[in-house]
Amino acid sequence: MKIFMTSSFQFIAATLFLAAAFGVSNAQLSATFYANTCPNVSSVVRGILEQAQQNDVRIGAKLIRLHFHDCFVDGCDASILLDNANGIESEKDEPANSSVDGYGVVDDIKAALENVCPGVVSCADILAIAAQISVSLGGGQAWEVQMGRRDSRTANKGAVGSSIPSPFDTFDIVRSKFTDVGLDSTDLVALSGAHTIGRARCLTFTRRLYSFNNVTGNTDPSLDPTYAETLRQTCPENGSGTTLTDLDPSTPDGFDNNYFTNLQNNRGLLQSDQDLFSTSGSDTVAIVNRFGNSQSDFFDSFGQSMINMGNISPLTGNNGEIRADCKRIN
Ligand code: HEM
Ligand SMILES: *[C@@H]1O[C@H](CO)[C@@H](O)[C@H](O)[C@H]1NC(C)=O
Ligand SMILES: *[C@@H]1O[C@H](CO)[C@@H](O)[C@H](O)[C@H]1NC(C)=O
Ligand SMILES: *[C@@H]1O[C@H](CO)[C@@H](O)[C@H](O)[C@H]1NC(C)=O
Ligand SMILES: CC(=O)N[C@H]1CO[C@H](CO)[C@@H](O)[C@@H]1O
Repeated sequence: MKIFMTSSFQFIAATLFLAAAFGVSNAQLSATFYANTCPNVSSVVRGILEQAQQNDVRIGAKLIRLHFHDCFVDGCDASILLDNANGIESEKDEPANSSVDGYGVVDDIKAALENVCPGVVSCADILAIAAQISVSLGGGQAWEVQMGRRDSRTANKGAVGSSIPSPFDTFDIVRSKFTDVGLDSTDLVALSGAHTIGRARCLTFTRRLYSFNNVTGNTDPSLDPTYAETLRQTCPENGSGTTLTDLDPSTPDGFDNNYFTNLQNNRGLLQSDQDLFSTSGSDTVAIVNRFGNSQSDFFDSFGQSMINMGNISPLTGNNGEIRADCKRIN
């Protein structure tokens, strides 16, 4: 078969046809989506985040996690931002989301954007842009955020528990929650590297200190003894489960590859972190070593994996809506 393209118009038309016919996903997301309709979107988001960071060093971590928890439940559609309302059961009320935060700053960003380009920028895109700028502000490397997502008119509270990885999931379950949304081992390891910033509550890891494998008095053998002792002081047995500790004890607020060198030194905080390195025979071990040995490898992969995560089932075209208020449907 021979096809002659007589004009670039025909070429583009054929390309679009092929993309549609073969279901090339997310053809509509692009780095320049708002170039004409809201050219200042990034600087507006950055301005709000720089301000917010002065009151809360953790805001970047909160926003990166918010994008993750949005994308893993029915795709990156801002469904996590919806409050309870008629017909909406909020995803915020699920235990997996109980410590997710940053909603107020998302509202501030939305309000600022509605001022400069009303009705244009989706809440789902705000989460993707805010995650990238948060990484930059923390010292990480920028990537080309893909935009053009639209916002859902529904939430899916029932899917939160089965979609969001829990720190108590087995390693196989954590992996399967990634493969379920089309993310592979490299994505799993790179994205777990987000734990180079932020905090976790004691209750998310104390069983590693006091009752590993349900054996009273047992400590996780894949935990460095000195680090375990430090954690026991911060999180005493029967103490408050909500006390916070750093996910990366070496540089708590710096976006760098120390998360991976920590894992190499048995200083991963959550079991799901340490499992990436301590599960013998797992393909994740070599990836942890690669990122531990090269920060630029980690940064490149992290950006690509954030784009991959941001591509999970976006609403595009005429699907969904551009919410005026991220907390409720229009
Ligand atoms: C691999 C499976 C994952 C598990 C089991 C997991 C689990 C957790 C847990 C238990 C916390 C502490 C929350 C609390 O105290 O309640 C946390 C915090 C955090 N997670 Fe993950 N996570 C995973 C993957 C990810 C991914 C893919 C990202 C983003 C790309 C991410 C970003 C964050 C950030 C930034 C924080 C700190 C949030 C803050 O300081 O408020 N996590 N994660
Ligand atoms: C958009 O950004 C440009 C350059 O940064 C600036 O000059 C202009 O005032 C901004 N416009 C709005 C509406 O914020
Ligand atoms: C520990 O016990 C709980 C409740 O009995 C059970 O659901 C869980 O699977 C056990 N965990 C391990 C690692 O054996
Ligand atoms: C914590 O509580 C358990 C169960 O009530 C008890 O057996 C244990 O001795 C307590 N540990 C400390 C350090 O108080
Ligand atoms: C922010 C928020 O609404 N968090 C809720 C998450 O779910 C728990 C219940 O598991 C609620 O208590 C929190 O208020």
